[in-house]
Amino acid sequence: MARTNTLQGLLAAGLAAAALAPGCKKGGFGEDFAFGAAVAGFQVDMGCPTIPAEECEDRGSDWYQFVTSTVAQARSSNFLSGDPVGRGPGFYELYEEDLDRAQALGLTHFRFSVEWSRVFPTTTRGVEGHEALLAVASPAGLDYYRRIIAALKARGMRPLVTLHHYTLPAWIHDAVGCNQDLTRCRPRGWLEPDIATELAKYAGFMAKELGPEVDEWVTENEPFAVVLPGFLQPTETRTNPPAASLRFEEARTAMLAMIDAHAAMSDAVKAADTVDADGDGEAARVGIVYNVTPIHAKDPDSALDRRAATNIDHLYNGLFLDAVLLGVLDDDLDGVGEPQARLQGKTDFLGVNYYTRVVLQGTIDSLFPDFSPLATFDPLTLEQGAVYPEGMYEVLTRLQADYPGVPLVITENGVDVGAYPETDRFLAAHLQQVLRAKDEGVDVRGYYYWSLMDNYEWNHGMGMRFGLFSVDPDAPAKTRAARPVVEAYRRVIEARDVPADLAVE
Ligand code: IFM
Repeated sequence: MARTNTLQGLLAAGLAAAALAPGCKKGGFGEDFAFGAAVAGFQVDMGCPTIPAEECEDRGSDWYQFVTSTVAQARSSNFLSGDPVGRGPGFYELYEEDLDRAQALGLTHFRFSVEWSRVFPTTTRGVEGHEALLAVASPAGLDYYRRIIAALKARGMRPLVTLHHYTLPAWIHDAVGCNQDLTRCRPRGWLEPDIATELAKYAGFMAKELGPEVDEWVTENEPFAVVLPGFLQPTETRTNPPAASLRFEEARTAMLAMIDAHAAMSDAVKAADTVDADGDGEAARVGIVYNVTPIHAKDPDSALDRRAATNIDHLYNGLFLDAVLLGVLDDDLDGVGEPQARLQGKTDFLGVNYYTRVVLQGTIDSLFPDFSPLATFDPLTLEQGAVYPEGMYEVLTRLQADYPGVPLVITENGVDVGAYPETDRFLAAHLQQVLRAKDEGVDVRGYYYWSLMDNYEWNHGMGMRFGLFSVDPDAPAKTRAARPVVEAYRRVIEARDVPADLAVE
């Protein structure tokens, strides 16, 4: 978080924690709070029961090429499950019935992503102006997104549209080639000099096309989850093409490109979406989604561990958030940022994806001094992945303290049922922490569960299951079934509170 505000933020969080014990709550979510579920195109579209695979699947994305490539699968450091994409939930065909379920549950909002490659399967380089872009856009791709939005409208749900959720078109990223040889491959995705320009072109195009029905936009989902497993450390937990290790210069280039792309996309959306769809006086609100992760010292009494937590918090969270929320850029990763006019005023809200915390031990020297003097941690001691609901409160209160005036929306929170089957408990425990923060004045406006249904979890394929609704990946009809969390969520939405019998002590 912003280094100048960090102490202030921790103090505020500490005082708040003292004022109200974990799990306690007063008041409720209120009438305007958005309750939603989130999905992403690559993860849900594929696996249609009857629509032919070549229409259902978006084969022009880098992720599609990465997970289906036998060459990429064969390289163990890519950590690919090899799960066929046809085992996906087939939302491309089944979206009407999935949205019926979302409506019956009482959801007021739905977050989905447009796949850049589904709209523009061929290059937009050299194509300028809306009419020219329309001429090269896929009519079927555009029609799909219009149909989703119409289906949401018919069910009284509002869309939150993500424009970039990890995937890139193959015409701007040769995922397999770059996985094999990052130096020589072409095109190089986030390392292409014009990627922010092309993304802004696509964002403006979508904003003009869908703007009459959409007011809330997200430019990028979890940019650090592109940089870390893409250029620094792919792991079994998550890999991301090009899945390169310790490529510091490229990681820095990609991170700066993602910061610039957010600003460029925000400007493009604001310029193109001039229609106020929901009648609240604003045509377009543009946010970014970040996986904000509390970083804790393994031994809070160790000065080394505490310093590591502060340093890694900056690299993991603060550096990117300072850039997109304050316009302060630390481009040499030394912990000191400079204000940049070109980055300021681009973000109307922050989407917070909250899953877990990181616990780590410190080292005296930076492990990777060429990358950053702040990498003073021992990666072998790193712990992450635990279910830790208190982190939701910690994240929300710190964000409010460090970035006052930025409205927060929880754009993802959920758990793999294989690792933690009590999803109703998970939901209640996390929502209690949201209420705790909200009751202390944190401006948090909505909560989206990840995910509406089981979906293709990137390198894990269908091997991890995050759905409110389960999907049978091997049943020809891709049969869905409600998990216990569905009834819990329905009752929360109805009560606009966590009912006492659901609350977790
Ligand atoms: O499935 C992902 C999603 O695409 C981004 N946030 C985390 C989820 C669970 O890993």
